[in-house]
Amino acid sequence: MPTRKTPVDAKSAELQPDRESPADQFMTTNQGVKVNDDNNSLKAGERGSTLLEDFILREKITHFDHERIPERIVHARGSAAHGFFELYEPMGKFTKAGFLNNTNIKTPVFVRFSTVAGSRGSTDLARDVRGFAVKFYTEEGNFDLVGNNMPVFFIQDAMKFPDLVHAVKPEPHNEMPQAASAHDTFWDFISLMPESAHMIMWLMSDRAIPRSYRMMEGFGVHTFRFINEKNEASFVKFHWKPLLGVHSVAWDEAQNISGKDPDYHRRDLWEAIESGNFPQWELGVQIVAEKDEHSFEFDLLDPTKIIPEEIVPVQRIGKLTLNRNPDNFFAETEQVAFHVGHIVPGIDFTNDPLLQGRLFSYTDTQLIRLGGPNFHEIPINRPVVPVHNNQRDGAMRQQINTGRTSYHPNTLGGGCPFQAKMKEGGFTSYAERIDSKKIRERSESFLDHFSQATLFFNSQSDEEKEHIVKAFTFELSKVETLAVRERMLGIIAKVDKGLAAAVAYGIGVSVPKKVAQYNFSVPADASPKSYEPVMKKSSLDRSEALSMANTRKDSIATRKIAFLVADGVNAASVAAMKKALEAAGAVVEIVAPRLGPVVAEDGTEINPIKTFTNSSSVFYDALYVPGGTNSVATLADDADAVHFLNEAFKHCKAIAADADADQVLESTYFINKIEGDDGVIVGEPKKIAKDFIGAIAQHRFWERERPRKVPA
Ligand code: HDE
Repeated sequence: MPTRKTPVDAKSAELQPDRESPADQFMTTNQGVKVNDDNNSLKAGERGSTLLEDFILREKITHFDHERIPERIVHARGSAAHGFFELYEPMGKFTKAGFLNNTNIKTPVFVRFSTVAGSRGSTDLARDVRGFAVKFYTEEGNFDLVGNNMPVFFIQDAMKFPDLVHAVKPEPHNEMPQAASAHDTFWDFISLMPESAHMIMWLMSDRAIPRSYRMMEGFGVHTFRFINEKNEASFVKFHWKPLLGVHSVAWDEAQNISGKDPDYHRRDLWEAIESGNFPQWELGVQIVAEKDEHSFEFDLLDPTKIIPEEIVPVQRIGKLTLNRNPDNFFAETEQVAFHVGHIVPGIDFTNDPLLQGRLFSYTDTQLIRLGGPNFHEIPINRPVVPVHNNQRDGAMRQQINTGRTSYHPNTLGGGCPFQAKMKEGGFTSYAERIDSKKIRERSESFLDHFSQATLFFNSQSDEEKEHIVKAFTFELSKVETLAVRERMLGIIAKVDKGLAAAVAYGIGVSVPKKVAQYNFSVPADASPKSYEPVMKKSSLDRSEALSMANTRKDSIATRKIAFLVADGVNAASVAAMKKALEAAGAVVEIVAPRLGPVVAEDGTEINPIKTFTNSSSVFYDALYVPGGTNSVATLADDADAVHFLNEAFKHCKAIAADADADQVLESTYFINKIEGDDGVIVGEPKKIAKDFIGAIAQHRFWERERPRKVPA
């Protein structure tokens, strides 16, 4: 077990020799020659042609021509941050991994969040799965936990991954639509893949449109193995639980944000870290003894299944904190290379066929993306421990290996580098017993595709269910091929008949009585199995952890609140509410008709940082309208200000107004609909602050949507 204490900034210190700063320096070429003129190319005379001899111009343009590398085939759009992981209690009973045993170590991490389907420049708010990839720079080498914000996956076997990705990406003939699953090829594929039913329920839920990366869960998805010092194995599922709770935005809001600020999640993560509001997650594990492998009603190796938390509780074993933004997006966020196969002693794989396929894919993809086999030498990818082996050469080799030998065994190099025994920390794969035939088949234990999809649906609140109906309706209404819409309804009906009926109504198709062959067709001689889905019922009716309605709602820390003000605002009304909200950890932004100081009633000045036109209610968690006769009259008459309020109400947000600001509310469409609505609060700021804070902590008042109090 390692004894050295890695300083929390060990990775940052390790990166220091690679950092460049132009401060107080001359401009040079890449060869270090000082540049005298960076504005004019070398010409044959004042008005003459440019000379080929101009090595400064050629070097500059050549480098520019090669600035782009291929974007990731999936997860192209992402944002990342540095941080550290701290362990609560030693996990030696289950794993010998050093960073999971020593509570004195702060392990440096680099975490990249991403969407899956869109290109590098696409919107953050697409309806999509989010990647949640964590690189732990441990003292025994790098461990990458390359997870998602949903605990299951679309497919059970890596063989189908290229098909899934081809189906969801923009259609090949016209490269449309960007970063969206609402099109024919995606639903054509999904309607033929009943194994995706569970994942599709997550994708159609609000989990697919998070409020923030900081408010998402993360999951390792596959079942992994822990191995302890005695070489005993147990199964483990990894979870990340955000300390801010799990929250989403409304679909209409997501679409709005996509147009107004496609960088919304990137900006949110960046700004939170810059302002010292460091995002945090707890690492959770579900541990299953090896002997219990077959004691579940699903197969532990099937990546379309969760282990419900009621059956195996999630034990929180440590905390992740993100506290530093990258210095350079390309060098770090773009060039970081994650690999599900980067593991350390104490952690091992299982035979999950999706995981097995991933073990091949991640190195292969870096070879094309980062241009060769030395991507591990890129600063962000280097471990904090030394690397010694006999691998040599290749494009862009950085390390200068000394000595004559690059082979093992050798005598000329004194036999170095040595192999490490297991007790010296050498990695040894878990000796799983295998005795079987080589076959190309799917296990029958993988054929129940619907029981957990139904469990997920049944576990949702009424409002969450309604959102799922709307999401399916939206997506399938964009599908032009009638047969695909119908076939999909057949799948949904297997999850929940009511859900299928509601979607069918919305898309003007009826649920087919019988859907003949759902599954990918198998030639008669390909396999003895039919792969027809098996209908099972989950022994659990509901699982609390699956609904975001049950997330923590006791804090407004880091929530953004807009104060709508104009000249003549009551400065005391602003100050009292601001003080109360900021004391509770929220971030207040003043929004006014124009930039430039707002002159308050008492003559003091307040500086707005946003206007009604350069900002929008969709960027805020709640709104407050302070008093002040002139300010109130201006806002009541300002269509943009009133729109701010109407839209916030529509997106079910908390709204507060000073008792004197009633007139502004009178101008909204919702003034007659707020009776009994706990999310709209009017009164003296000091008296209502507590209720307003309570309302913001609720996140949303989704019940407004039910009696259709909000326009479609
Ligand atoms: Fe990935 N996946 N994946 N994936 N994945 C990639 O690797 C792949 C899967 C995930 O921020 C690629 O470096 C296959 C599941 C994340 O850089 C590629 C299969 C889960 C990221 C690849 C899967 C993930 C990737 C593209 C099925 C959740 C972004 C660029 C067998 C547990 C990492 C790259 C980052 C990225 C292949 C399925 C998560 C092509 C073949 C399941 C978070 O190698």
